[in-house]
Order: sequence, then C-alpha cells, then structure tokens
Amino acid sequence: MNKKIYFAGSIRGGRADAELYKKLIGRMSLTDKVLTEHVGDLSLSSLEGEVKRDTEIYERDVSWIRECDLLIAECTIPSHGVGYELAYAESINKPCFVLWNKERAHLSAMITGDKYYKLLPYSTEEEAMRIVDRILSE
Ligand code: 6K6
Repeated sequence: MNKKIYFAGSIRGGRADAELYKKLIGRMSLTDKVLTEHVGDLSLSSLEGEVKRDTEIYERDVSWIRECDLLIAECTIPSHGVGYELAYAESINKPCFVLWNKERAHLSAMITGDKYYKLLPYSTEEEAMRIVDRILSE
C-alpha cells in the first residue's frame, strides 16, 4: 500500500498499447502511487515532443526512478526509453518487474538474460492485471 511506482511503457517506440498502460496504471492507482501516469495518457502521441524539452524529460524521469520504491515495465512494444529505464533502475538497485505479452512479443536477451529482473510473461490482459495485484500485495 502506498508504494511509489515508476511505470514504464513505450512512448516514441509506438503507442499501440496506450489503452493497456492506462488500465494497468488505473489498477495500480487503486492502492499505490504511480509517478508516471502520463504513460497511460491516450492523447500522448509518439510524434509529440521537441528535442529541446528532452533534457527536461530525461532529468525528471531519472529523478522519479531514484524516488520510486519499484519499477514496473510493460515491454510488449520495444522502446529504447524503457530499456534505458530498466538498466538505470538496476544500477541503483530498484526492484524491477518486467511484464510482456508472450503471444505478441519476443523480448531482447538483454532483458530476459538478466537475472536481476523479475520476468512476468502473460497471455491475456486479465492475467496482466492479476500479476500487478500480486506484485503490489508483496
Ligand atoms: C511525448 C511524445 C513523444 O515524446 C514525448 C515526451 N514525453 C515523455 N514524457 C515523459 N516520459 C517520457 C517521455 N518520453 C519518454 N519517456 C519515458 O521513456 C517514459 O517514462 C517511458 O517509460 C519511456 C518511453 O520511451 P520511448 O523511447 O518509447 O519514448
């Protein structure tokens, strides 16, 4: 209860799963605090954002990773940003949970081969929701 969660999901990597991110964030927010609610914002497009704001975004996101109690990454859509966030969180010993739809994606060996990450493949959205419930009840 009341954990600070850094939820990571694709933005410039593609927004096809934005609806799923929104639902996962909604579920987490029932009991805990999601620092990155914007990842589930359906109006956020992969084309938005000016390069001159990117430093600001980077610095804010890194400071949220430092602040969080755990990081949950939805990795079905490949994203450079999510990969970076996972590596950064590992470097400062934040617990990292990696979810992906195993029917739709084949993750990089740099994620599945790293024993630090808690790997949580799922087949359906309902299963993903149950996984999130389980993480947060630990
Ligand atoms: C909006 C649309 C395009 O670029 C933006 C900039 N906005 C962002 N705002 C906040 N966090 C961001 C933004 N862009 C990337 N991130 C962080 O990287 C998020 O925390 C995501 O988990 C991750 C997505 O990386 P890409 O490589 O898919 O963009």
